[in-house]
Amino acid sequence: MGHRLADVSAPARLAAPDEGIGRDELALATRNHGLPLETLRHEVSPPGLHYVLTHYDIPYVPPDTPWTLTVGGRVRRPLRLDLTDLRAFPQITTRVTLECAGNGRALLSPRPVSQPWLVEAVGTAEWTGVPLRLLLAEAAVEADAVDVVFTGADHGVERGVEQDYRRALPVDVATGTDPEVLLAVGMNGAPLPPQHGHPLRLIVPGWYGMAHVKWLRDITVVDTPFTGFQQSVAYRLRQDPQDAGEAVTRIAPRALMVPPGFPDFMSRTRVVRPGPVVLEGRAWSGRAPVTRVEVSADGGATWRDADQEPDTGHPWAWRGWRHTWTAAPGAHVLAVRATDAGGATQPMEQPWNRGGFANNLVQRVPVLCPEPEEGDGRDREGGDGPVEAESRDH
Ligand SMILES: Nc1nc2c(c(=O)[nH]1)N[C@H]1C(S)=C(S)[C@@H](COP(=O)(O)O)O[C@H]1N2
Ligand SMILES: [Mo]
Repeated sequence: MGHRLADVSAPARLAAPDEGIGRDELALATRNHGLPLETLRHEVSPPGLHYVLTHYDIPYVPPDTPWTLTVGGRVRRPLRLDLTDLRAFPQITTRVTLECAGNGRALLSPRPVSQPWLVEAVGTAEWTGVPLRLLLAEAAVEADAVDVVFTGADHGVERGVEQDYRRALPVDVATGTDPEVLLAVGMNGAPLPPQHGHPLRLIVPGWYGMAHVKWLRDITVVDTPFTGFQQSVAYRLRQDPQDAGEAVTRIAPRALMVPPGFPDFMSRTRVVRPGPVVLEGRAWSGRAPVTRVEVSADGGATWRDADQEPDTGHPWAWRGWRHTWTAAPGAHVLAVRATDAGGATQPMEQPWNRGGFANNLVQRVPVLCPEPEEGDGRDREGGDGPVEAESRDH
């Protein structure tokens, strides 16, 4: 190992055609966890099940540590607030589905080497906090403002660039009401947990995860477009490394299925009994309401409409869907796809870019429906014979 940052922090790269998941990707995957897909049954993800993505370290902020948020730059009244000052502003609670822009990355070919998400980088929470626009009104944003830059307390090095985690929103988004951007202090009725940004984070309903800056300590209004690493190097849709690329912003439509039946421990292939099987899951889009969810039981050759749950008045959160499928013995590939009111839908072929961002390829769920005499209950209710030691070895 050399003695420069670049020696420990290599440029972004694609995996070779048959390259397996590396130790570096495994290390990321053990820190950053996804939502176990069976917990899609919960309308609001219970604590600890919501996905987590943290680029560097989770800052240690013991209870009652003073926390200061500064608001400066192109404002007439710079602010310096602690959490008590922040609580003096009106608070609202919004149910928001968050999804990492890299969701689906590990399924791409070639695979961008980074956090190797399959499809589970999603979660829904009730976030409580102060509308950002109220704070910015108090600070009085100057007329020449272009971007609002948010800085987290976490620090690291990425692709050779040492940095605080920092992202910007256009000033019209930061001061707008659709979506209502939040400075959140609460998650599901409790203070933010450490991994989700304790004690203060940004919530930008409808936008991919990278915009929701955790451990927020500073807001700076600037009069030129922000060009920090997480804005102009990372989170761009590009085919070639030298492309300027397009910014990643709002969440593309996606539907996921609660994997039906029961899983094989290692392959996670699902096993279902013959007969009616209720397929259910949730669908969302950060751009427009989901208007159609379709299910396929033949890998996407034919589709049936699923029933969507009634609208419960949470425009930024996923909505449930269900469909009854009659399983016949054999191997099947289930699939589900969402379409939103803007006409955006999910592709059957991978939408590839170098970062693997905003990938909303349809989910495919291989299912085995065994012939009736096989796998129909052995060891299910106490079992009918000794389980071999080997099958318990985990
Ligand atoms: N300060 C800071 N904020 C951050 C990140 C980070 O690494 N540091 N990761 C971002 C990314 S890429 C995602 S997907 C979301 C994940 O939010 P969660 O861990 O609360 O689900 O946080 C975003 N906010
Ligand atoms: Mo992310």
